[in-house]
Amino acid sequence: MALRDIITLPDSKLRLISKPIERVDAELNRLIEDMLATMYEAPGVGLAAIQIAEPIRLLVADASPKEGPREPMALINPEILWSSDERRTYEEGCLSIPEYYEEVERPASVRVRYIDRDGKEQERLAEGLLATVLQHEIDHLNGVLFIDYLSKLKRDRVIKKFAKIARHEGKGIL
Ligand code: K1U
Ligand code: ZN
Repeated sequence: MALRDIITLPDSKLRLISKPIERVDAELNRLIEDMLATMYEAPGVGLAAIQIAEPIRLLVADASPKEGPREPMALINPEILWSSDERRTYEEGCLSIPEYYEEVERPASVRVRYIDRDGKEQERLAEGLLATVLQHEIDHLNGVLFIDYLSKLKRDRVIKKFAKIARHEGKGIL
């Protein structure tokens, strides 16, 4: 198990559309272990593979209460089958946009189909924080960031801020 570097704005890889996974094998399971360790270390409640520069349709999440036991999940090729009309606003963050939080409104519940780490097809109804996190992570697989739901003014402001930081750190821009 290894901790992996999380890429941040303005890394253009964050805008890639991740490719479906064709085989669930030991190598993929090692990557899942690395992603879970990286997510817990960050700390975060979700992580998409593209955030560690792997453009494949894989995400991990754990939206369990802080006091309770961990509930790690790994979703391979996840798809949203159904979204509720009811919506919920949650203050979102993103490990690829560090220390920036804004309220985003999304469907309150979603039904998701995915392949688990044993290669079995699963369906799960997610509500509350888990529903928000799964939608945020599935967006990452499609190159969508939570700042895309904000006004152009707010989005441009945050992109500019991270581009400036990258210039100072000698990185490229989006
Ligand atoms: O995808 C990511 O960048 C991870 C992100 C997931 C997320 C958080 C909140 C709403 C939607 C999606 C994070 O985990 S940011 C860090 C965070 O929210 C957190 C960190 C420690 C404890 C609890 C939450
Ligand atoms: Zn994110």
